Amino acid sequence: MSITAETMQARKPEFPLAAHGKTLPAERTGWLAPTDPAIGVDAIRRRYQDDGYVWLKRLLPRTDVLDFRRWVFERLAETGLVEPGSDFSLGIASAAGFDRSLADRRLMSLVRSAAYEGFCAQPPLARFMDDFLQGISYLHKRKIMRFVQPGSPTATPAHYDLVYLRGGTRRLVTAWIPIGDIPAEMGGLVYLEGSHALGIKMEAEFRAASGDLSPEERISAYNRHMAEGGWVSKDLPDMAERFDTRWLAADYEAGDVMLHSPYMIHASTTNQDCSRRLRLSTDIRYQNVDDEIDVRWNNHWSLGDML
Ligand SMILES: O=C(O)CCC(=O)C(=O)O
Repeated sequence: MSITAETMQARKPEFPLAAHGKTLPAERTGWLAPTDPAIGVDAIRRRYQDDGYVWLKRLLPRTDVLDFRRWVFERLAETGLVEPGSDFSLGIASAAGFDRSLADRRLMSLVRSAAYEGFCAQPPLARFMDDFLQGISYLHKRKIMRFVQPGSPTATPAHYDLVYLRGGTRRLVTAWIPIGDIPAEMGGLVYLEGSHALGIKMEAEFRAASGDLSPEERISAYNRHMAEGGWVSKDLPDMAERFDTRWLAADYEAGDVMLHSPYMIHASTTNQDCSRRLRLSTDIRYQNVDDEIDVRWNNHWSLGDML
């Protein structure tokens, strides 16, 4: 069966999506359009250019993704994060508290592990990225893996990625990969419809006003011209209203890969999963190896590395 917007997204979220204590109104919320990788790389590239994102359905083998989910949660189990005795591939959050500082340390080990490296460099993805980037693809060493507990207030504020990667080419592509199913209520990424054009405008305004900054400050997301954390805003409903657009959500499945432009504004919503599943995902960045590389991303991700 071919993948169409109708077959993939015929439902409404069971309850409104929310982030940072604010609910997204139904009229400012919509669905992302899925893409069947079988349409071919040229058509995929055109969609990416038009929409600022492409949601590739089932690009990776689902069972491999679920195996990796299990592997990650097995390694985080000693922190108390997952329900003892449960199937770790489900990633059910423990009802008791967990040791956050130990989990952070484990996460830093996991993003340095051979298994994670292999997951990110798996042949179907690497080959696809070579085709997509029309050359030899380069995967940045700084790769992020995130887990989000159900019911926690954690949600990524609205931003576009170039803010954190201003020291190299602008021809970057982010791959956001759900490690497990992430239905909309579980707080996956939401995208501000049509906002890659807004990101380009915001970046041009930033550059025009940055004459008083040192070269180092100019590429930093934390300089005095930027809002806290390099974010555009934490108020998602206000942004949709202000730019007269909508936040687009999705029911992501294990095996899907989301690609987005460095100018596309995105955020995440609160994990409201009733079955208490942990949201697990990775976000990694690619470019053509011949383009200039932002050397600040040549190290593994560390918490507090100010990128
Ligand atoms: O997973 C998240 O919450 C944020 C990911 C993100 O910002 C990205 O993929 O660029």
